[in-house]
Amino acid sequence: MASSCPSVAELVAAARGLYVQVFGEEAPRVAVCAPGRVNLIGEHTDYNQGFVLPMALPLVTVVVGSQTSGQDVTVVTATEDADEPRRVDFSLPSYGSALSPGLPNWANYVKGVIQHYRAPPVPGFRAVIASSVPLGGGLSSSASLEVAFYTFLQQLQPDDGDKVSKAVACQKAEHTHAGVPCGIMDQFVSVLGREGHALLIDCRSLEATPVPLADPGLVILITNSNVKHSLTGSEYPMRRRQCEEAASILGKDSLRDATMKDLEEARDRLDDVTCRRARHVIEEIERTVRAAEALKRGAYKEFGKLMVESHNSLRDLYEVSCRELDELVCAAMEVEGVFGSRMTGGGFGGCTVTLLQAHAIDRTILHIQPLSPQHSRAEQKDPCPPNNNFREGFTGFASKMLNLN
Ligand code: GAF
Repeated sequence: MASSCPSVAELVAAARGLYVQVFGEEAPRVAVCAPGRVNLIGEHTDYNQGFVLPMALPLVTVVVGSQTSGQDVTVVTATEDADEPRRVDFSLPSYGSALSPGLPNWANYVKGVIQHYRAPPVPGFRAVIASSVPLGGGLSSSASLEVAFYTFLQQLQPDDGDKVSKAVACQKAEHTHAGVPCGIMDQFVSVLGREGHALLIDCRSLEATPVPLADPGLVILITNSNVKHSLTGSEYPMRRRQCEEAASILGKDSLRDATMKDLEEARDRLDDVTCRRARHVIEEIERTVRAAEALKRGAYKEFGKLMVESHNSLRDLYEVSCRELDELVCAAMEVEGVFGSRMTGGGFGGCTVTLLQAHAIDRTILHIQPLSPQHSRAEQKDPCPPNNNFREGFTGFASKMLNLN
């Protein structure tokens, strides 16, 4: 795992220290964590009911805290982009306007999760958040916060829902409180990720097949372009609308049900942009299924080729890449021993993911590094530097309760 990123134990220790400092009381009674993710392939397919292939990361959001006797909630966070810890206070008399989205933005994730928690009403609590998932880096910092918070609430007041409904509740929080009409991928893998595996998720049936990913000869390199992305802008919702429009013109419930033949036959009823968006989704769903099969067979070259096709499609047809991501992918592909590389996550910045032979890792990093020196200097507070090498134990795990003793 990337040596420069704090371990879960270090994050918990930092969060505990802050808790005692801010609240002047004994150590918190509960600690939980939930991972960020990297998506290997299957981009912008989840809200089209297609397939995705993410894996949980050893980068996590930790929440520590304790229940209080009243209805007051105080949450403190000490993450990257602020010098001082930030704090939000509200009370939960009747689940009224206290939970409406507002400022500060980061607190909306907490409010959203309380709003959609499946065993209301939740009691008052004090909590501290700490995270090693870079904010706006396309590694799912928001889903890891939502899922960590949901897991925290489960320790205060257990719910009787299953894991999938937990992921769905967290996805709803993102919709209503962060304003992002996201699919289910990020929350799903944060709840159900499995160590040593990627998950092939069918976003229609919500069934997942673990795909082993523990070959010691293989490395997954995540490279942060340090171009901050924000999915709350108009681009992500617009892509989703374009897909829904395409599906409706094709007479399908979703693009999952459409084929390239359907698209060609409907060509004169679709404008050019909508047609390109639909083509990306239809082909990406198919690519993802083939890629998962290739990974199972250890056919890494084939997998890598599909990764590059995915990137090119996201760049040219879906138009969610950016110059920095394209350059990082091109540079990675110049190195011998690299199987494939692509942007990962929603796009418009964030990270690339590269699959390569373990022995090629140092020369790959050396080759990529000069591309983003100004970004890395400008972002020194980022817990993860531009190049993160998940060489050992590179997959994460599902959200879980941690032992505080
Ligand atoms: C973001 C969203 F949150 C996901 O649901 C998914 O659509 C992804 O972008 C693109 O594949 O991470």
